[in-house]
Amino acid sequence: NQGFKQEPPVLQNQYEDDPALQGILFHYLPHSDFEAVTGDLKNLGQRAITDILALGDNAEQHHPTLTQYDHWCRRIDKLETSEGWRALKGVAAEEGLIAIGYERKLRQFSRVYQFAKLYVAGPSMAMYTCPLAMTDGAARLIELHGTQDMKETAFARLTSRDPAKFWTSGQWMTERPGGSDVGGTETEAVKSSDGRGWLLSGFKWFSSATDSDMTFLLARTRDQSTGSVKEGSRGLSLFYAKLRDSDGNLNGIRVHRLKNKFGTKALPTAELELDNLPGSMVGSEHRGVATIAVILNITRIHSALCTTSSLRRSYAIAKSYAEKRVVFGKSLSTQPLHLATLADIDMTLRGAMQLFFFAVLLLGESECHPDESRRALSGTLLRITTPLLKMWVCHEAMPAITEALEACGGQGYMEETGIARQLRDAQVNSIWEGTTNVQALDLLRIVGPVFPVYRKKVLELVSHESLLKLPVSVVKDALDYVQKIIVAMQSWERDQQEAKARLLGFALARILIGALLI
Ligand code: MFK
Ligand code: FAD
Repeated sequence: NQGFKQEPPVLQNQYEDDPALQGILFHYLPHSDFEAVTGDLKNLGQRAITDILALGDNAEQHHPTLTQYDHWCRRIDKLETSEGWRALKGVAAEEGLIAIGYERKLRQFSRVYQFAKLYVAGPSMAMYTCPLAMTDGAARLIELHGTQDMKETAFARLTSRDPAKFWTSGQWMTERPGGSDVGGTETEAVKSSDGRGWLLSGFKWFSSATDSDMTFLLARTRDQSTGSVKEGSRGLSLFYAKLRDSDGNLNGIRVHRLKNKFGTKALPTAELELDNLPGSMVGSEHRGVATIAVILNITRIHSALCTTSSLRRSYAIAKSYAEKRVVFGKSLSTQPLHLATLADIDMTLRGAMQLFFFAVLLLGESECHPDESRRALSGTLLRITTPLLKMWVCHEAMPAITEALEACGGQGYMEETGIARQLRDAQVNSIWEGTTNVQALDLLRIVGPVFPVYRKKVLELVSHESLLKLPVSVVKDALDYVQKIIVAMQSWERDQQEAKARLLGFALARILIGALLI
C-alpha cells in the first residue's frame, strides 16, 4: 500500500473558526453579553467536533428500529433509537439549547445566543435539532396559550437543563389527505364520559419526534348537540397529549411503520394510528390552525437554521480540503477558479446567515423587548421575515451545499467526508414545516398590510450609505419596483397572485439580504 495518501480535511473549533458568526454576534449583542457568551460558544465549538460529533456519528450509523410484536404475538410497538441519539437529548438539556431562549438571561438577545449555539452544534447532532425545534415551538405555545398546569409540568420540562427532567415535543399536523392543506384532517376528538378529557382517534401520517414525551396535534370536534362536524381547517382544534402513560406504555397509539427516508436517518419518523389517545384542548375550539401557527413560526426559523448551519459545515469541510489538496502543481486553495467557486458558496452562506440571524433577533425582541411598541414592531417584521427566510434559505441555499460537495471532488460524494449527510438532511427543510410554495402563499396572507413596515425597515438598514459608499439607491429602486408590483397584484385575480407569489417572495428575500449585507 505505497504511494500518495491525501491529507483529509480537518474541522476546527466550530465557533473559533467562524469569523462570520463572531461578526454577527458582535454586531447584534451588547459588548458585555458578547463577552459573557464567548467562552460557552468556544466550548461548544470544540464539543461540536469531538464528543457531540461522536454521538451524532453513532446516531447516523445506528438507525431507529421498530418492533411491533413480541414473540407471544402481543403488540408492543417498541421503538429503539441509538445510544448516540438518546445521549444527544441530555446534551441538548445541559447545553441549554432550549432553556436559554426561555431563561432570558440575555433579555431580548437570548434568542440570538440560543440559536448561535444551535448553529454551532446542530450539524454534528444527526438532526436531533428536529425534535428540539418542535420542543421550542411547544414551549412558546404553552407560554402563550397553555393552562397553569401545562406551564408547571410540561413547560418546566421542555425548558429544563436537567437531562433527567427534560422533555421533547412532537407536532402532528400532517395526515394522509394533506400536509400543506390540513383541512382534510380525519382525526376526531370526542369528549370522554369518564373524566379522561378528550379522546383522539385517527391517523397521523408523519410523526418525526416519535420518541418524544408529549405532542401537539390537530383534530376535529363534533357539535355536542347535533353531532355534526365543521369541515375544513376552520373545524380543527388543537390538543396537547402525552405519548406514554406512567408505566412508559404508549397511550392509545399504534406505530404502523417507520418511514424509509432519503435523509434524517437517525430521526424516528413514523406513521401513527391514534385510538383514544387522551388529550387536552389548547386555545379555543375551531382555532386549532391559528393556535398551532405559534409553533410553525418558530420551527420555520429552525428549518432555516438547519440549512444555514449545514451549509456552513459543508463549506468548512470544502475549505479545509482546498487547503490540503494540490492540483496542477499548486494548492487548490490558490487556484483562481476554485477560489471563485468557494467565494460563491461563502456569499450564499453570508446571505443566509444575515437573514437567519435577523429573524432570530426579531424573534427575541418580539418576545421580550422591554419597550412594548418595539415588541409589536419586531413581531410585525418577523411575521413577514419568517416565510421569506424559510422559502429563500431552505430552497435557494441548497445548491451551495451541492457545490461544497463537488468542491471536494469524488471524496465529497463519500459518506465519510461528511457533506453527503448535510446535503441529505438539509434537503428536507424546504418540505417540512410548510413547503416553499406554502411559504409563498403565507406571504400573500400578510404582504399587503406589512409591506410598508418592511420597506421602512429595509431602507433604515441601508441608511449608513456613507460608511460603505455602496449604491443604496439600488435597494430603494428595487423596493419601489416591488411596491408597484404589490399594488398591481392587489387588482389581479387570486389565481394570478398565487402563480407569482414565489417570485415575489424570492425578490423580497433578496432585497432584505442585500440590505442586511450592506
Ligand atoms: C431542524 C428544523 C426542524 C423543524 C421540525 C421539523 C419536523 C417536521 C414537522 C412538520 O413538518 S409539522 C407539519 C408542518 N405543517 C405545515 O407547516 C403546514 C403547511 N400548511 C400551512 O402552513 C397552511 O398555510 C396552514 C395549514 C397553516 C393554513 O392553511 P388554511 O387551511 O388555508 O388556513 P387559513 O384559513 O388560511 O388560516 C387559518 C388561520 O391561521 C388564519 O387566522 P384567522 O383565522 O385569524 O384569519 C391565518 O391567518 C392563521 N395562520 C396561518 N398561517 C399562519 C397564521 N397565523 C400566523 N402565522 C402563520 N404562519
Ligand atoms: P402536499 O401538500 O401534497 O404538497 C405537494 C406539493 O404541492 C408541494 O410541492 C407543495 O408545495 C405543493 N402545493 C401544495 N399546496 C399548494 C398550493 N395551494 N399551491 C401551490 N403549490 C402547492 N408532519 C407533521 O405533522 N409532523 C411531523 O413530525 C412531520 N415530520 C416529517 C418528517 C419528514 C422527514 C418529512 C419529509 C415530512 C414530515 N412531515 C411532518 C410532513 C410535512 O410537514 C409535509 O410533508 C409537508 O407539509 C407537505 O405536505 P404533503 O406531504 O401532504 O405534500
